[in-house]
Amino acid sequence: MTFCTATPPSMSGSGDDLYGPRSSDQVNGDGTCTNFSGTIAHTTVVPLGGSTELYVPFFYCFVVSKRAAVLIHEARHANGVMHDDDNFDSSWEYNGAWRWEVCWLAWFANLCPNASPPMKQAAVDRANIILGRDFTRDPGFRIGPTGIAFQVPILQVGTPILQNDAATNFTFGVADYDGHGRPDLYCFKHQNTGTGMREIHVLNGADAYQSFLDQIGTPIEQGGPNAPNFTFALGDYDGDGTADVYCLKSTQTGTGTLEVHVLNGADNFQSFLQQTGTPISAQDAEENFAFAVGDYDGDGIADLYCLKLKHTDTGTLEVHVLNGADNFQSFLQQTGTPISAQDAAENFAFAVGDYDGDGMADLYCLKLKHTGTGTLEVHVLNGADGFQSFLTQTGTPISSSDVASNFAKTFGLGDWDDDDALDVYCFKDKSTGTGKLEVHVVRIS
Ligand SMILES: [Ca+2]
Ligand SMILES: [Ca+2]
Ligand SMILES: [Ca+2]
Ligand SMILES: [Ca+2]
Ligand SMILES: [Zn+2]
Repeated sequence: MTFCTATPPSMSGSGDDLYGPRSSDQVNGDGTCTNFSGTIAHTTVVPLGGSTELYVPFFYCFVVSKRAAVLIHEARHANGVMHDDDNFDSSWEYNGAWRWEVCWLAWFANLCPNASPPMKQAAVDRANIILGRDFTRDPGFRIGPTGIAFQVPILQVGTPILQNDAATNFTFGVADYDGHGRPDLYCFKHQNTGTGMREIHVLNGADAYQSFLDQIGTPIEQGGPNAPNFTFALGDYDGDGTADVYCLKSTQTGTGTLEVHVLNGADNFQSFLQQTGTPISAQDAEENFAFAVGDYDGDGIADLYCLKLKHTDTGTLEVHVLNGADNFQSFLQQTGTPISAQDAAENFAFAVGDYDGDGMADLYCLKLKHTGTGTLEVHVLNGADGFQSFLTQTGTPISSSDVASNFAKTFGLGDWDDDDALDVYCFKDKSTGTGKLEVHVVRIS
């Protein structure tokens, strides 16, 4: 198993000495080596006579903490544990050579009694490079020089959509479009569209949101000063396994009530599976509610979560769940919650998904401002007890000031890292490093 490159130097015939400078190495005048591309170490595991070989870059390119860490890494290989995904370890839980190396570097950086601050910092830097580069699934944390591990997004990437376009014209949702297992990103373009209609642009999860799986107009006219207001959300209306788009109309409705117009995912959003009024008045919906879609009662049919933030009877955030099974004519649940209405209206955004895997969708309350941790916080209200208790309340790697100023107010849920737990998708559309809409995915469990 090679440590750094797939091509170890020739063992014979070249005239090179494995333990002296090879012709490919660049040995500087001061004795250091700048050729970082060569093999550093190589461990062979056989029942008897296994060995670890160390090459020139090991001796000349690395500071002492890195050299020691390499030996720990190779010791794990000598134990018979090889990388399980080319030169990557699949995950932290795999407990492979990269984890052993990081653990030793973390010990050195934090607890080694005789190391100088620069030596400790070199160990921190090396560990964090490995954490960000050498695991198929990012462990989701980095180490620091004072023993405190900090979280990082498990994905942070620019997309083909310009940030100004995203901030002005789009909202977002997450679902699996093509059945390949990775969550795809639905970008709903509400105005300034090429087709004159509201558009759905689906970014591909399989290539980390670098290409489009679909870009298409819908039968709904684009937004503007005189156009009706729509909120878009994703859920499977007809149980065919394909996500449909719930278009929730709260102004200029024919019925005078909140209307649910469901675009069929199976025919690329060209026809409606349902268009209906509800028991909530359009004015109430427009002024006081936010919306999300998920299966509340576990019957396999997505229900409509109507979240009342203002003018509530209870003085708290209220959850009113309209039943998908009777076309949103009755409520499965109407209740207050432990979050005050004022707090909910001023500081929160919402998403719906099953946090604990009991088959009942839970309410993810995302606190952007005035948080105790100074970060974006995720407070999950339990669907199983009617949203009376929290399944988790946790901070994230995204700062509160950043998320409040620079991120879209819509969030998504999807299992990016394939550990069967939903991750939170956050969409940065201002002050991005890339000038593009960025997807930041954080793990919260
Ligand atoms: Ca469907
Ligand atoms: Ca249901
Ligand atoms: Ca649940
Ligand atoms: Ca996950
Ligand atoms: Zn290795």
